[in-house]
Amino acid sequence: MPEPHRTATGIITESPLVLVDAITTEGVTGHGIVFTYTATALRPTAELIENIAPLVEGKPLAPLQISDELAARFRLLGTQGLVGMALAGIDMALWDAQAKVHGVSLTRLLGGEAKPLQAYGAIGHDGWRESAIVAENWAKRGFRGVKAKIGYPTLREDLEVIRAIRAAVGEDVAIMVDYNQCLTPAEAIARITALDETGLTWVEEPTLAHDFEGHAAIARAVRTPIQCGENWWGPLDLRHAIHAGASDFVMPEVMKIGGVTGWRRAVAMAEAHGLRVSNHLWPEVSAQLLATTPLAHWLEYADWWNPILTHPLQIDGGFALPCTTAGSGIAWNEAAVSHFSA
Ligand code: SMN
Ligand code: MG
Repeated sequence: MPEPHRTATGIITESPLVLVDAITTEGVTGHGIVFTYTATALRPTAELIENIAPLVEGKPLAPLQISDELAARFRLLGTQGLVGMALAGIDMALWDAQAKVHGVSLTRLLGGEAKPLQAYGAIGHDGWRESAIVAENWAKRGFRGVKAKIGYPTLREDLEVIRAIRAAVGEDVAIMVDYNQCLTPAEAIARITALDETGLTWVEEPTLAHDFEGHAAIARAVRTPIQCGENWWGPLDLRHAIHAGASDFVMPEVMKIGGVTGWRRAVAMAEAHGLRVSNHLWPEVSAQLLATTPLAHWLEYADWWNPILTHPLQIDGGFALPCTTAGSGIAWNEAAVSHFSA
């Protein structure tokens, strides 16, 4: 990555990606991206995908059916962690192939219509000066929202960062903040109560992602909406979170939630509960999916994977522009892929 991305719970300096190709007998190739977060998981994830491939080979191109068959096949091991990531990469590639076979975008395949989506840009855990500069740059590029990593040693520093960003972008830009799970529920209630005055659009993952009761206690105690979802494994995690009242908005990640298939099932539940839906990373595929998601909220923009794509998501005036070419909007820049391949 050109710039490291700092969070309260770790720094991301590289994007380890497994690129998944599903090739049909007619010669259509579907693509999926698996982001392993850490390079230590890169080779094992790629090997898992290679080992799962024979279970899919020769089957009709039916992504829902294959997703259910593979889930059943891995019932005893479980479909979280690396297995879930591998299955999601295959699912994304199959849906991409399906859309290409039909000559339509993923959005159209799912019955939707391409539309612009409001997007926000990321600000790392870099202190108030740098946070304000980065926020101003996003605003100058036309973005109407920014999300800052906070969770500094003190509440005073969190407040300083938010105030510096507000001063830099003015009243018309939405500000979100992300604690990346670094507080206990009690600490979170104390801090976010103090942040309630600052007009944040949401506070993300204040405590451990799977502490649904903790998040629910926080959501009840503070006025600012709580946002979670990027670490939920599959639609069932989302169901448990919703039942606990853990989150006011949801932001599933197309990989951890189980690919396009998992996303569709998860957002149907979110809609039934009246919850606005944003995404985590995967801007190209997520834009296609958000365009078919009834309560679509914000698109999380990230350009980290642009170097390996021929047509990265385009932004104009703070809105992600619809991509209408066949598929889910992903094509490899082969020269770059060779250059970066591990
Ligand atoms: C995040 C976490 C891990 C990698 C990239 C980004 C972050 C987000 O929590 O919300 O974007
Ligand atoms: Mg986050």
